Formats: sequence, C-alpha cells, structure tokens
Amino acid sequence: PTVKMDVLNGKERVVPIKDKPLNVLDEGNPDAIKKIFRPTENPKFQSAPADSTVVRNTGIHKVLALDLTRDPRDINAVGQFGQAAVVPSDKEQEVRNRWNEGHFNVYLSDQIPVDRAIPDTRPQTCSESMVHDSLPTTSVIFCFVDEVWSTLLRSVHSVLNRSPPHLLKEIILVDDFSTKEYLKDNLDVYMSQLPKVRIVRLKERQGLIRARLAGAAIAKGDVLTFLDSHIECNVGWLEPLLERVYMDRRKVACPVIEVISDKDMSYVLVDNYQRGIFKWPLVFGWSTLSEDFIKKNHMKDSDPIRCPVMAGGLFSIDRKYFYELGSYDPGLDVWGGENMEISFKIWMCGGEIEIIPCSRVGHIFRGENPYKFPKDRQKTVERNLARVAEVWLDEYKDLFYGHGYHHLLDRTATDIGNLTDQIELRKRLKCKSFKWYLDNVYPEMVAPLTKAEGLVFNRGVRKCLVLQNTFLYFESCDLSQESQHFNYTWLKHVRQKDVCVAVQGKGPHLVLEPCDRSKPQLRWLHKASNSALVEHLIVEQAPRRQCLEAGALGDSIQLKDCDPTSAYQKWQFTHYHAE
Ligand code: LR7
Ligand code: MN
Repeated sequence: PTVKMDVLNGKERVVPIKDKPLNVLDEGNPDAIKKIFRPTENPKFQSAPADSTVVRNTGIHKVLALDLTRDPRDINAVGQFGQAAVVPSDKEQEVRNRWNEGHFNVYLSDQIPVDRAIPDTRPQTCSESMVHDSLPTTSVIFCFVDEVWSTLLRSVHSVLNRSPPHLLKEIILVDDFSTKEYLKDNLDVYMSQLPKVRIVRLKERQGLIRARLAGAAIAKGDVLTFLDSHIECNVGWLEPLLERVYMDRRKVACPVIEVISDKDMSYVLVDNYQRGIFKWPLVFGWSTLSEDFIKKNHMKDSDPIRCPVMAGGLFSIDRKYFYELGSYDPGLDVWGGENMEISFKIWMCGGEIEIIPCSRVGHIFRGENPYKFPKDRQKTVERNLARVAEVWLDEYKDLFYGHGYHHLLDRTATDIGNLTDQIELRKRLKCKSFKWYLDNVYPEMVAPLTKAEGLVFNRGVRKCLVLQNTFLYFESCDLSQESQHFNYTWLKHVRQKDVCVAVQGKGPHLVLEPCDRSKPQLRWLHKASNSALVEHLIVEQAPRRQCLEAGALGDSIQLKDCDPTSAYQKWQFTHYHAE
C-alpha cells in the first residue's frame, strides 16, 4: 500500500520534550505538560490556519494529534514509518525458526524501533473534529500471555507517545501467567522507568476475559480502554474515543482496527465504512456499509459508525458503566465469545457500540493463537459461545445450535457451567429481547426461526401429512387445516406445536413425543432448499441411516432403507427459508 505521512499536518512532528529520557512522560513536571498542550507553543498549531487553534471559552478544542515519538532521525531504521521491513536472505531461516513465538514475523519485530513512526491514516475531515477540554481520564489495560517482547514494548510506547498525558491515568499490564523468562524480571525492570505503567501478575492462567477483569478491578481512570498486546496506536487515537464516552457514558467506542502485517510488519490502512457484524453460528466478521446507506445518511468518512458487534480487543468504556453492565461473564474461558457477549449486553441493555474513524490502532492479525489453551481450543470456544447463546439469544439460540453446534445440546457431553447469575443480571438490567436487537441494531441479519414450514407433501401418495389426536396420517393437502402445519426447525425437528415426530426404538415405526432439544432421536436430516428437488427425511441417529417412507396407499408411514428413486420417500415443505 502507498503510505502517506502525516496526512493532517504535513511533515511536521511535535517536538519531544527536551532533556528528558525519551518516551518517559513525567506527570510530575507540569511545565513539560504545558509545553505539549499550550497550542501556541505547539509547532503544528503555530503554522496552522487561525481556526485550528484552541477555541477558548467554549470548552472544546481540536484534537491535538500528539506524537512524542522520537523524531525519527533514523529514517533508515527497519520498518520506520510503518513501511514494510525486508528480511535479509541469510536471515530467512531465523524468521522461520522464530515464527511460532508469536505466529508472526518475530525476527522483524525485534529489528524495528519500539517507538517507530507510523503513517497518520485518519480521514482528512478528522482535522476538523473537536473534542472537549474536560475529557475523562483513561486506564489502558493490556492483558497478555507470552507476548513477544518487542511487540509488547511497541504497544506500550505507542500509547505513551500518542496519548495526551493528562488523559492517560495509567497503563495496566496484566500478565496472564506467562511462561517466558523475559516477561518476568526483565519486564519489571524495563517498566520501572515508565511511571505510568503498572504490572499485575496472575497466579494461574485465567484467559483473557478474567485477565481483563483483573486489570479493570484495580483501574483508577474514569474510562477503561482495553487493547491487545500487539498493537500500535496512531496519532490522535485517544481523544476521539474518550469524546464519545464523555458525550454519553453508555457509548462504547472502538477505534478503526488497522493491519500490521504479520509478514513484513508494515502498517496497512483499511477501507472506510467498515463495521463489525456476526454470522451464524456467532462468527465475527467485517462488513462495509452500503453506498445507499452512506448516501441516505449523508455520512462523512469521519462519522462514528454504529456497530452491531465489536471485534473484542480494542475499546473504551466508562468504568462505572462497565460494572453496571455486569462487566464480562466471568465464566468465559481463555479466548473467544466475550466480544459477542459484551456486544449483545451493551445493545440490549441500553448502550451503543460505535467505531470512531478518527481513532486508528494497528493490530497484528495472526493465523493462529501463539499460546496454548489449557483445554481443547475448539471446545473452549464452543462452550463460551453456548453460554452467550443461552443467556442472550432467546428463541434465536436454535439458529446458533442449528449451524453446526447440535452436539452442544447434549449437556452430558458439554458442561457449559452455571448461568444463574447471567440470567439474573439480564433480568435485573431489564434488557431488551434479542428480537429487538435484530430489528433495531442489525436488521440486515437474516434470522428465520425455522428452516422450513407449512404443509408436508409426499410425492408418492401426493397427499399431506396430518397430525391429530396423537395420530399421523395422510389427507388431501389443505392449507387451511392447522393439523397439516409442521415446522422443520434448526434443531432438525419435524414438529407441530410442542409435539415432535420421532422414531420408536430402532424403528421402523414412528411415535410422537414432546419436543426435547437434547434428544438426538428426534432429529431428521432434510435439506432445506428452494429448489424443485424434493428431499428425503433421513433419521439421523439410528443403527443405520434410514428414510421416512409413505405406504403406497397412503395408509402408513415408516422407516425404510433409503432409495433415491422412490417418490414415496420424497417430502416437501411448502416454504423453505434461504440458508
Ligand atoms: O489466555 C489468554 N490470555 C491472554 O491474556 C489468551 C489471550 N490473552 C491475551 C493475548 O495475549 C492478547 O493480548 O489477550 C489478547 C487477545 O488475544 P489474541 O490476540 O490472541 O486474540 P485475537 O486478536 O486473535 O482475537 C480477537 O478476539 C478475541 C476473542 O476472545 C479477543 O476479543 C481479542 O481481543 C480480539 N482481538 C481484536 O479484536 C483485534 C482485532 C481482531 C479482529 C477481528
Ligand atoms: Mn490480537
């Protein structure tokens, strides 16, 4: 990508405080702070047009775009200005050897200055944005487990160098029981020169959710700002986030997450107008706002974007509000799902999530987690998601289970833990329904409550299934008959109200049973489709796969060996929802 330096401010940089160890922000020296903040002394504002000086008396000023990064005299340093770093050919083996330490180019990271400059990628219009003089302070919380040394340092320095000191209360490093030696004494010694940095060591591995909670518990700032431990904050990143929280404490503000390449460590700016969304089964993704939407709402590229789901790692939230919301579900383990949990909680319980385009933070996206999961990774994430689904999704939780997670319904195999507190919390906060969330926050989401519904037509007998007085039989199709209406659900039930079609014992006869989500013998495979193809109803859990077949006279119905040519085994619902 082409990188443009300092979009807002030409080639100028804020002069670092003289005669001070670089990057050490000394709160104890009021002069130093004044030097940065008195606009007339700031070279950027001296040379800027009159309207960009602080607007006095109104209590608002322009974002200061503070950058105390050491004047990058070493313009030849590896990766300087966020440019792609090149691996010398004799070092390629070393790159490979060290890759797994972080699942990115650890070798290059170690070559790059910990306080390198990166391109100012904010949209042009951000130069017009104003923030209040009296913004709240923030505690920045990094939790990490076995993070790469140079990357962790770069994360910390980027916060120190690019945050207005009076807004940065502290940086809290929560060590989630790392095993690497260098993260012990070395880290203590290094951070002791940075007065704002505090280190918390967890006595056992807690996972990122409980590690963040441990950091939040000791935070003193008005606002909590969570960041991953392999990021680089861009100039002016903090004020726009705090501004939104200041305007309304129920707003949770996320920066635009840009990409630090895992291969060459270059800083890559991302497309505008992106928001976080999810697809079933609660899979996070990015989606670009449509041009129509942007036009209709007269959006500028610097306008906050309402965001149905946050990515998870980078956001600012009012500290007290975080606790009013019940923070995170502490029953979530290690990694995953907590972004869904907090997103649904925020929206359904009265808050809002926004992406703030004038705030940009780079993040190293990695192909794999570089640390071990105490238990199986997939099982851990699935279990977390099932907790979220059970507490927040109401009747829509079947869509979650129905997209490949049926096995989680067998609670003897998957213990998702106690949810009483979470369900209590949702009641106490009088949170809205998931339907409200879908209708109001994420109306683009397709979420039909069944896979198929209506009459169940058998192609052989050319009649429809009827359920009446505990009997199943056939009649001429008649949409007006309630007894002919069935649903094919996400849990693969063929059901009418609370009654499910089931196989009796090993078959071949059927029984009607109260629907029960955990019983595999109630599940039928039937491909939901709009195509003219009529599909089989195959019993999923049986000694062998067998198909539902109508007797030739329409007077019986039972399991038979599947025969793709038999019309008596072909069934069609009136209406299929697109999958
Ligand atoms: O057991 C753990 N203990 C930890 O302290 C596991 C992780 N961690 C730390 C880890 O060192 C890191 O600093 O927690 C942080 C996040 O872990 P990552 O970097 O492995 O997560 P990720 O970037 O792959 O995943 C995203 O989704 C996670 C789901 O639980 C978290 O919400 C991450 O914060 C989140 N990252 C982002 O939102 C950055 C953008 C990624 C996207 C999209
Ligand atoms: Mn990450």
